[in-house]
Amino acid sequence: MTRPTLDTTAETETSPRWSLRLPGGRELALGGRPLVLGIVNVTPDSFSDGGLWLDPERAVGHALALAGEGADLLDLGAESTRPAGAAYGAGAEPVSADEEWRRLGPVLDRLRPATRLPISVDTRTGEVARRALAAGADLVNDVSALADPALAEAVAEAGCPVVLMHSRGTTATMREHARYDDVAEEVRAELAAALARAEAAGIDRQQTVLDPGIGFAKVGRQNLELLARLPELAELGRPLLVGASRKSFLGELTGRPPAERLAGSLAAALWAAARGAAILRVHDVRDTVGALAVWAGLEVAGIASPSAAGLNGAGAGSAAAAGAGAAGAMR
Ligand code: HH2
Repeated sequence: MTRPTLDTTAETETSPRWSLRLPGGRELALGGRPLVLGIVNVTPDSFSDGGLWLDPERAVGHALALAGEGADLLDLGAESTRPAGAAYGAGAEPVSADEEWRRLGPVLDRLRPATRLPISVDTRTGEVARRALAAGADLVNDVSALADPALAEAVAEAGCPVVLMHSRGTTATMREHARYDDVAEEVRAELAAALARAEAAGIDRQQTVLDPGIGFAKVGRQNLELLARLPELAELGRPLLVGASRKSFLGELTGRPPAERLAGSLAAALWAAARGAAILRVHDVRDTVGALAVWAGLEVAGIASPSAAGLNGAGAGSAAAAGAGAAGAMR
C-alpha cells in the first residue's frame, strides 16, 4: 500500500467525547472517527472464519496482520456465538472455561508482547476474563452483558472497560427470543438494565461501552431497524460498538455467503459510523479503514465547504448549521 496523499486525519480528529481507562494507565479516546476493532476468532466453528486461526501461531500472525492494516484494537475470542437457525444450522456448542482458555491463553501470551494495541477478550465467562486480564488483556467484550456475576466481579476488580452487548437466550434459543413490539425501544431498555447491573456490581459507568448485538436474538429487519435507530441507543450516553461484519442479514439483503459479504459489511460500517458508532467490530480491517478514510474525507468537505451548504439550498446564512449537523454525524 502506498501512503495516502490526501490525508484528512488531522481535520477529522474532533475532540473525543469519552475516555476509557485501560490497565497500565493508558487511555482510549472515543467519539472522533470510529475506531476499528479487528476480529481474531481462535475457534473451530465461527460462522465466517471458523478453523482458520485456531493454531496459536496463525492466530497471532493474523492479529498482527490486522494491526498492520490499521486496526485500532484487537478482539480475541475463543468461543463461537453462531446462532441456531436457518442460516447456520445447529448453533455453536458452548465451550468449557478450560477449553476456552486452552485456545486463548497461548495466543494472548504471544500477542501481548508483540503489539501495543489494546487487546479485548471476547468472553462470557468470569474465569476466562480474569485469566485474560492477568495475562495482559485491556478490556472485556461480553456478549451476555454480565450474565456471569464472576465476570462482573473480574471487571470491577481490574477497573478495566467492558463492552455490554444486548442479546437474549442462548445460541440455541436466541432465535425464539427475537420477538419485539419495538426493537429499538426494547434493546435500549435492556441495555439500560445492563448498565444498572454493571454499576450495582461496582463497575464504573464511565468504563462501559454498549452494543445493540446485531444478529443476536434479532432476525432480518430487526437488525436493519436497530442500525437505522442507533441514535436512540446513543441517548443512553455511552459509546456504541457495532458488529455487523459479514452477518446473516447482509446475506439476506445481498444473497451472498459470509465470505462474500465485504460490500455489505462496508455499507453497514459506514452507515453506523454516520450515526455515531464509536467502535466498529470487523473481520475486514484493511477495507474498513479505507472506506472510513473516504467517508471521513467527505464529512470534512461537507463541514468545510460553503458550496456544500449552497447545494443543499441552505444558503450562506445556514452554513454553520449545516456544518454543525455534519460535525454531529462525525462523532
Ligand atoms: N458478534 C460476534 C461475536 N462477538 N461482540 C460484540 N461486542 N458485538 C458483536 O456484534 C459480536 C461480538 C459474532 O461474530 P464472530 O465473532 O465473527 O462470529 P462467531 O461468534 O461465530 O465466532
